Amino acid sequence: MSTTTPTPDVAPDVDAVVIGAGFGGIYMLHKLRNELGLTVKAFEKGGGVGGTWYFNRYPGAKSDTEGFVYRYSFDRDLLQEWDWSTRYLDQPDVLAYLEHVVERFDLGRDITLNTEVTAATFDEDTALWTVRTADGAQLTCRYLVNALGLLARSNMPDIPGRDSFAGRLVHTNAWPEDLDITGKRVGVIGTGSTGTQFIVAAARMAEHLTVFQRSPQYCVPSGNGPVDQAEVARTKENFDEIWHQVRNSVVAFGFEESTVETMSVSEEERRRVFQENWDKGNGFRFMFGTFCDIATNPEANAAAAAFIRSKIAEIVEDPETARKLTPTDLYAKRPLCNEGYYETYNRDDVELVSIRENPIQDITPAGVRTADGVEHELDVLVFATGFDAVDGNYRAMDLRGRGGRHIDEHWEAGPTSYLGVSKAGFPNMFMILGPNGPFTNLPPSIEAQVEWIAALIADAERDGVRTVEPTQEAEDGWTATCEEIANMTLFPQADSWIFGANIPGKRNAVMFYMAGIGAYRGQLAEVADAGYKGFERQEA
Ligand code: FAD
Ligand code: NA7
Repeated sequence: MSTTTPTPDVAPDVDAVVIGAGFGGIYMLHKLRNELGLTVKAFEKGGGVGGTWYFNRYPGAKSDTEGFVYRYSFDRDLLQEWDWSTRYLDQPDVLAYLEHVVERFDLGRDITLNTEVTAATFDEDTALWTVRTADGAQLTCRYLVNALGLLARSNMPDIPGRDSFAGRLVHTNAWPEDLDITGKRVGVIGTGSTGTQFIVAAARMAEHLTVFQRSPQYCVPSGNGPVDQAEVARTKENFDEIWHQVRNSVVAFGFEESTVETMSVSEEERRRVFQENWDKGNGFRFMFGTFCDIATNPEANAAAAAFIRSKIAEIVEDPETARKLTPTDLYAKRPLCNEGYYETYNRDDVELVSIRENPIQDITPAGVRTADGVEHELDVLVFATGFDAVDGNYRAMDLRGRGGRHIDEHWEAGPTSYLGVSKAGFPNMFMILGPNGPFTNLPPSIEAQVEWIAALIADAERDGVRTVEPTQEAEDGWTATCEEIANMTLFPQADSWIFGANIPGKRNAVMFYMAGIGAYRGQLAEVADAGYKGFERQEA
């Protein structure tokens, strides 16, 4: 029931609550507590900090952004002091780094682990958020920051017989510490970024590996390997320029994006450029560093795809396996890279089952039965089936803004935001990597968002503002901008998590701002410089 006379504002338990303790939540807590001097509590569902890097402990888990830019840049000393020895960071390295950051900035005392936030509701009378946790506790705050992760809610397909499997059945995003696949018969469903990483590592450990592949993938080498300390020292000397370039680039991966159109050069030159970048490695470099239009021009896309297909034919010895591994669709999912992905299928102990041609009928106590009647016997079955990306963790909470309206009611046609960080009808609430944020190497985008949110809150605090929230009009404008940009690319034409196509029944929607981090930071700056254009403030 609504009241006509608002009750007087009451003091909150804390100034701000941060949900999630991955890259986003950790930095947000530091900003709000250590720099703005607010009282802050952070809640984390997991038993440790690190988010993605706490949960994804599967063999082969690593970044596919090169390590020198898969980190924070906000603290010069941290940047100088934290070393690396391989081109990409293995999961334990990223986790150790994030644990170090938490310790370095004394953040642990305000992070409550093993605590899922089940509800967050805004009270219009007091202008406070009430945050409830799974243990039945609750507390109030003025600002709520969701750092829930965009690839953090596991997609566990409901395959018939799933719960009957007598061996270990695990999702890569919940890899148990005690699970060792050495010498076991292992099956894996899924060949995305995670699946391909797992397959390469698992093939070396398992007695036998069966890969259940729905879609063949375009995968380029990662170019991983040791990095010597002289290179680390050189990179550290150049960090100012490197981060300047990253912040003003498109994908923020630490290389210059190409400005050359694919079809503007001869076929011979095209092949030379593709080969050069194949040799250097990295999926984003292959898609954005070779030519400027692979993600936008069908002819350019076809040329890149044909090059990768020619590599599969060269690498994979068995023609039938090569055929199954060869994609024929657009090259327009998040680009993959790996260390010897296609080569792995030349091993005698690795078997590829195309479940597009020979679907999984059911999971049995002994393994996976396919439509041809074969029962693939397994000790361990791994679901590398990805995530209910971007909005999955938002919808999992009872999240309610003005008028008690649930986030699902707002997002019936798909998740939306203003600038990827705020939502109309949800006053004093912010999101890190919320819907329609940038599609990039993520730590630099997380930093841009955290710093922008902190500046907005500092401004609101200085002016004694009661509530600040975007207008519906501003949000609609941002949604239209993101749709327009996405439709200029080929990405919407490929089925992937980027548009929610991987989850049965999930409505396809644009979920990213695809104009790059430089343009995105420009938009954030423009809005702030114009006195937070698109936001409404209610004075205290
Ligand atoms: P997360 O790290 O996902 O943290 C979110 C946290 O919120 C989680 O710990 C979760 O438990 C917690 N949480 C969610 N809901 C609740 C709740 N209701 N209550 C309490 N806690 C909650 N990105 C790149 O840019 N480059 C890469 O190379 C790269 N590699 C990746 C590899 C893997 C295997 C995966 C899965 C992702 C990868 N990513 C990569 C994306 C990666 O998620 C981001 O780079 C980054 O780690 C996101 O940080 P975050 O803090 O936003 O989210
Ligand atoms: P992805 O990229 O969504 O890949 C998931 C894989 O699982 C992909 O090959 C899917 O096939 C497959 N999948 C999903 N559902 C099913 C069902 N029901 N049956 C069979 N196969 C299925 O997730 P990742 O974890 O690999 O990567 C996500 C991001 O995390 C990545 O970009 C990195 O940033 C880290 P499909 O291709 O849909 O046919």
